[in-house]
Amino acid sequence: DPFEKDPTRDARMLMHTEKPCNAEPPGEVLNEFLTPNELFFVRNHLWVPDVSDPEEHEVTIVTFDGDEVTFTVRELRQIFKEHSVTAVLQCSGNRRSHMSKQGGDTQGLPWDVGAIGNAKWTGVLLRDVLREVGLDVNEPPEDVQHVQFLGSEAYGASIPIDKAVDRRGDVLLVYQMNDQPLPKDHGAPLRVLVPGHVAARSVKWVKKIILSDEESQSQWQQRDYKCFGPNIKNDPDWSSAPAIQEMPVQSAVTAVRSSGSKISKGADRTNVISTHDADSERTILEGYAFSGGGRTIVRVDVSTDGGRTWDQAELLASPSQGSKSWCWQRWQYSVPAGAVGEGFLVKAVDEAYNTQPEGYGPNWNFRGNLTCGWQRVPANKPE
Ligand code: MTE
Ligand code: MO
Repeated sequence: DPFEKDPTRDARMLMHTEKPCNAEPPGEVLNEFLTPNELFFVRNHLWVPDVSDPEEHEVTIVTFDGDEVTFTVRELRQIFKEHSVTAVLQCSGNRRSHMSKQGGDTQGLPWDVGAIGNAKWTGVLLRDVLREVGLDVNEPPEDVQHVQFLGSEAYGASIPIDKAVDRRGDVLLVYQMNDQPLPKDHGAPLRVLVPGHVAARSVKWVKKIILSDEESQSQWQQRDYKCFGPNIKNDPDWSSAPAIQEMPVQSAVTAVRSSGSKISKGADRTNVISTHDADSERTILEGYAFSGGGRTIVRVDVSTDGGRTWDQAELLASPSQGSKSWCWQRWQYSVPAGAVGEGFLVKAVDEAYNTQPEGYGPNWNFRGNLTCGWQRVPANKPE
């Protein structure tokens, strides 16, 4: 059983498949700015590789000339400056179940809103490591177009060289998550973090990094993580679409709760306010908004009447770290009294004024990737 060494998972996780492990937390967990390690979604294609001594784990860099330079995790920590960034990882399948329900069946795991998480990642800059092995990171040679990553279990993917060497790209080789040693499920002892890009490029258990004139030839680069037109039902010309890298704009509702009487009581202790006073009871919506490429979320629009009228949610403070907006934007909306009943709609806008598509049909793709239609939430019950 290759899954023998897989870690035990938190019982609160909603398990889509156990071997390999694919699990997401319940929505409420995502109400916090940082997602706790034990509740961060797990997306494994294969088993969790067994590593006996994390500090002695080796990663080998293969230069374009074919030279190999190997570092242990201990050496990476000794040689390079440590960096921390807060960043979202989002699976291309996040919210796929919404597309399947409202746009038609898709292939893949039926993720709800939880195939996303936000964490503080600590490690060394890939840019620094590539410079150390002799790459001109300010002007990489024409031949070097991609950086390929290979995981210890055989998963592989790549990113364009420009992202890898970007001074403000914050691509890391990570050994800590939320100030704790990187958990097994999330790539211990070493994973790649490619902020702003689809999580499929953030290769876990990384053991080889290859500078190349071509992309990774793995199925995860060449096939699975691509989108095709709504007319393509299967068997596409895989080479006709680019591999997903930066992500589009996204938002979701993670909680619909009643402010109850607590707020009204606290607001005026001298008055005895009935806990059943309907006027003082507010419905509060909470959620996340996120865009790829480090693009900042500038607005979150909420409708309580099926899209006839809109209002803006409050964008909550985000203690983020990093060169660009790699984190999600937590938001909150207090539904005006009397407006509840028709359910809620939410959509986000990023700094490039990209926004989400209204429906799921026009964006439907048979693999159910990059679902980002406006989320429709019946009052008191997320979809
Ligand atoms: N890296 C390896 N080695 N093996 C994998 O199966 N899955 C990828 C990526 N890196 C994967 C991997 C995908 S598709 C996603 S969405 C993220 O890891 C999930 O990261 P997480 O499990 O830490 O949330
Ligand atoms: Mo993924």
